[in-house]
Order: sequence, then structure tokens, then C-alpha cells
Amino acid sequence: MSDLGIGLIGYAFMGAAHSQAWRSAPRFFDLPLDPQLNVLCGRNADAVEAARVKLGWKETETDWRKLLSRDDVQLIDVCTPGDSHAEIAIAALEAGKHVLCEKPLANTVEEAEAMTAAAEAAKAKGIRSMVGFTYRRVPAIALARQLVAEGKIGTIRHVRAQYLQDWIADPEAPLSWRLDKAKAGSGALGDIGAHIVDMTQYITGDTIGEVSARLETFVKERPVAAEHSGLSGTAGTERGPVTVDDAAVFLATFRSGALGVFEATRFATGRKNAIRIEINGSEGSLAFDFEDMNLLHYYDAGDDARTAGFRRILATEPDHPYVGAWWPPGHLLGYEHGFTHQAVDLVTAIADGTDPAPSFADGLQVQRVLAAVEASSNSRQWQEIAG
Ligand code: SOE
Repeated sequence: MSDLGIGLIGYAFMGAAHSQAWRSAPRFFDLPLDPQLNVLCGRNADAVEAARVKLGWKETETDWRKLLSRDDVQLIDVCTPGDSHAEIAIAALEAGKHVLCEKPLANTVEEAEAMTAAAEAAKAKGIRSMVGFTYRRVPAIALARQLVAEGKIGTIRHVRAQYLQDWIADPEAPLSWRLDKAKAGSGALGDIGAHIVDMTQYITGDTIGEVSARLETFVKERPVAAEHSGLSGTAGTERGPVTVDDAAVFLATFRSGALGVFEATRFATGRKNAIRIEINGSEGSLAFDFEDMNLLHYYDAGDDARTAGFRRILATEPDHPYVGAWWPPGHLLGYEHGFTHQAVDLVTAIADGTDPAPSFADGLQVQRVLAAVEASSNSRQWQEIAG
């Protein structure tokens, strides 16, 4: 079996999650190519060396451009803040490297368009790219999509989605790159709202056509971080501005005519990583909450009224998407498994010469929805999504 050399840029929260995925994918799934954790890249030589040892990589680089000329790197995995996604991904594709890019694809629609054009040009040369909307690969979510596609809930009328966190509900929680518009593009909207846009469109097979939105920044100034990694940090003495939204709410119409209600917030005290989705169709409903991520709730409107009710499907059977490679039924999966499934699907697509999903074009479409949400909040008008 041939090797697939990986060069991963970034080693904080997402870098650790992706490292784990590259390590475990070939150990549980029969892959057509063997991912090699060849090079971990970050700007701080000492910190990246410490991360290399901890996360299991062979070598380090401190300049991502060096990855592009290395023969032992065939795939660049971009786990940096959004402000560098476009530059790195486009250069990598032009250098003939496959690319996995964290979500949201970019900080602006223009960047996402340029990335999509680069991805299309590279595709003609057999180079593949994918954007990291990992929650699609939670077995219960992939199962929900299958059930919708099989017509089990009929015509979709309502899409209800919430992504609820509370890691900055404390006004003294320090600033991080995720609260800086120049680095992150937007706040709760792009960081977690993007996930529920992707997940609901994935499950329904439909796309959002129009939105009416409101963004809010509840805490406008915070301590500058003395030191920060992932979602936690220690506060320094200075204070600085929060330049992104803390929360985003919006109404949406899907192109099929279904109505959507979306909410993304970092201020839902007590909710750590709740992703709640409910879809109501003419023949039944589906409901999911990531805080109980192995379960999918299914209501069949055709059931005998005396015994009808939401059915609790434990998505851990070998017949459920991805699950056969893991543990016996009832032995639960966690957050990290979505990243492993993402690695599996990407490696398989590269070997098969097929287009992995979600593609950069899919990432661009989500970016257009995010931009329309922001525009609607600013204009106080409904905004149509192009395309
Ligand atoms: C922070 O809100 C975060 O880490 C997101 O950036 C991830 O995409 C999400 O999976 C968990 O929360």
C-alpha cells in the first residue's frame, strides 16, 4: 500500500483533533493509502517541537511554505485561524498537494471563491480538497441524512437548529483569536453557526435560499490573554475590543420551501457543545443533540396513534454509517470519531479519484449563507443567497 504523507499546519485544539484522526484512521478502517504523520508545522520552534512529540509526528517545520516543496508531503491539512486559509490552501493546491481545510472555509466570500477556483483547477490534475465540517460524520447525523433521502419523514416543513456553547459567557474570559474579526472573520456565526448551516443542508439535501438575521456582541471589551490555547486562556492586565458577534440568530427559507430557525451562541450558560437539530416532515420527524451524540430520535407519523412516539435510535449498530469499524453495539463513540471518519473519507476519495464532500464549493456556499446573515443583520432586511 502506498503512503500518503501528511503535513499538518497548526497544533492547538483542531491540530490535536486532526492528529488523532490521522493516527487512528488506518488502525480501525481498511484504507487504500497509509497516512503518514510526516510533518507538523507551526511558527514557534519550541512549541511545535513539544507538540510533535505529544501528537506523534515525525518532523517539524516552522514555515508552511517549506511543506509545499517536500516530497514526503502529499496532503496539507490546514488547522490555522481563518485569515490564513486562503493563502495556504491556494498555494498548496497550486503546488499539487491535496488539501483538507478547517471550517469555515475562509473569512470572506471572495477568499472562498478564490479557493474554490483553485480547487477546481487542481481537480483537473487529480488533486483533491475538502472542508472540515466534521459533524456530518457523526453516525447519527449521517443516518439522519439516509433516512431523509429514503423519504422516511416525507416532505420537510421545518428545520430547527441550535449550536449552544458558554465558554465566553464570563465577561472576564480573555480575548483569543476566535474573538478577533481580522483572524476569525466572524464569531459564533462562522465558528459554530457554520456547522449547523452545513449539517442541516447535509441532512435535508436542500440549501438555504434566504435569511433574516440578528447578530449581537454582548461583551464588547475583555482582558487581553496573557496566554491562550484552544478555548481557554489566562487573562492579562490590559483590555481589548471584541470585534466579532457573540451570538447569531436567523430565520431561513430553504429552496424546497421548508422554514428554518437557527441560533448560534457562546452565551448559553450550562450548554457546553449542544448542537440541537430537529427536522419535521410530512411523514415524521428527526431530532438530535450532540450532547447525546450517539442517539437519533425518529418519529414515524404513520405509526398506530396508540403506540406512536419518538423512537430512540442508538446509532451504534454495525449497519449505521461508519460504526462497523469501531466497537460492538452500545459501545459509544465520541467527538473525535467525526475527525477520524473525515480522514477516512478523504483518503478514500484521493485513492479512488473521486470528489470528496464537503468540497470547497460546498464551503463557499456556506460562506455565502454566513455573509447573507451578516448583511441581513446590518440592513435589517431579508437577504437572498446567490447561487
Ligand atoms: C469552538 O467554538 C469550537 O472548537 C469550534 O471551533 C469547533 O468547530 C467545534 O467543533 C467545537 O467548538
